[in-house]
Amino acid sequence: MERTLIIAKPDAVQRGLVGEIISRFERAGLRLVGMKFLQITPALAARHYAVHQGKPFYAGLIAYITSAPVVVMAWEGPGAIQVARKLMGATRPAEADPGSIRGMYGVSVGRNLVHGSDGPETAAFELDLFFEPAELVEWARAADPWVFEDN
Ligand code: IDP
Ligand code: MG
Repeated sequence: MERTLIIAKPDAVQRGLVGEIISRFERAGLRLVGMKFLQITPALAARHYAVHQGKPFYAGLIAYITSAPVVVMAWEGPGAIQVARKLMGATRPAEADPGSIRGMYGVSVGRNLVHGSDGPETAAFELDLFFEPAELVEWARAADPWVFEDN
């Protein structure tokens, strides 16, 4: 079982696509274990995107992610990190599969609607950044045996 941090970014909130984005993860069968609505501060953005510091798009990225509220979620399931990345699509909407979130709803890399952790270490770091341990809910879903093979 794996957990991943997903963010419906400011453009998703402003465009009213939060429900669509949640639906993708929900219908795929991942299990929601945490969710909150907040506006990311510059300090939190700097920690979350520390790996991108110094890159040409960094200033624009921080301005974008702090520009309006976001919905931050924790989803879990077998291989949840890769499953979520696949549902999101490639970073650049032009390269994202047309059925993916970014492929279906995006056109610009700097307005690509959704964030998802890119590996187990990143997921652990990002989940810790956005959630207190008690905010992540351990629960059994009635459909789990029909979604998770080794439930
Ligand atoms: P990811 O979100 O698919 O993991 P990263 O390479 O980690 O992609 O980049 C983080 C975020 O930074 C992207 O989702 C996108 O919003 C933004 N970004 C990445 N590359 C560019 C760029 O070349 N121009 C503008 N924004 C970019
Ligand atoms: Mg990334």
